[in-house]
Amino acid sequence: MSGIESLSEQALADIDAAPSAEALESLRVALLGKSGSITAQLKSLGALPADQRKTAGEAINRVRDAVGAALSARRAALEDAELDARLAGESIDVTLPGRDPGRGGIHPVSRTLQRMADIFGRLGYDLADGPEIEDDWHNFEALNFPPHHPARAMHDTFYFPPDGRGIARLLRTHTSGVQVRYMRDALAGGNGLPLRMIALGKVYRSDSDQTHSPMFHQCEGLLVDEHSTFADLKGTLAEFVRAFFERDFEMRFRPSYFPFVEPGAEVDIAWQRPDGSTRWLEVLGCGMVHPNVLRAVGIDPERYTGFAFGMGVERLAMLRYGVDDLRAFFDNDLRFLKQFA
Ligand code: 2NL
Repeated sequence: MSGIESLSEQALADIDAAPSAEALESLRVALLGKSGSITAQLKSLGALPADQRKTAGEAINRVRDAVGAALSARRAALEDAELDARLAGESIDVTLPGRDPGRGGIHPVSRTLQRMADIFGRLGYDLADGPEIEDDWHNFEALNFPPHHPARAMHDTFYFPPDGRGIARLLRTHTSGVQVRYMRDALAGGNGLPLRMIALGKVYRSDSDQTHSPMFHQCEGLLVDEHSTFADLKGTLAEFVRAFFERDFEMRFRPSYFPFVEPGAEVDIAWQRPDGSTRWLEVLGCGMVHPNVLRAVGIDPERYTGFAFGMGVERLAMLRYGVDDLRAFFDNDLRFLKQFA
């Protein structure tokens, strides 16, 4: 019996010092569990002489109740502390400054496409587009490429496996199929003639090095009217070059061959080097629409003439922004792109 008071003191001190719910539970088992020390005291009552049993029993019961109350109080205190810690960890300081998500920019190729659409839009050209997966007729046949003409090989075309109906599908090598459709639609209940339009978009050729990418962008333009001439073409392209580079250049038209035009030409501009010297730089191809192309879409080449031109968007973007490697446009290196933000 003498031990009950010191047992009680020790138990209450241990409970107050219990660092966690688990430690507290171990204490409860050690004190009040089936083989706990207080339980053992109660069991030992039977061995006492009858006259001592009542006082001793009351004393042990008091200790058991006090220990039980202390366990509950400590459990509640530990739970409060745990909740406080969790709330503190979850709290959000709404006064902290936000993270800067960074500012994006329009990709230089997209900017150039927008710029071209804008310049030709102001000249009254309609913007059109069409499928990137084309058939042989729209990409070649209607454009005066004879079936086994070497100009087809020049295009390094990506072909799809032939479908069940024997229709050859390919990734368009130029946007000209868009013009072909536009001319047919203009006649078949569309806006009719005259017409002027541009097509902007991705084109594909099986070619890849420092100056060629298997996918690049093209801008092609077309005008069809009763009396359009090569002089109109020259004036239009001179105005485009001036608006695009915001500078005046000396230009030269060099005879060149494209199956879909006759005559055809390549256009060079007199480019000023930083050291003051000049060199001729090719910027686009053009020509008068070949009569066979007009015939293929149902336009009478005796009554109508047209001019057309085509240019590589990346190539013009390189010149305008002073980029010397085409691949910079496709690497998506942020250090490069950030300069256009
Ligand atoms: C170039 C040259 C060119 C055309 C594209 C064209 C389209 C039709 C009829 C006639 Cl539907 N011509 N387009 C004409 C001449 C040149 O592109 O160097 N492109 C990157």
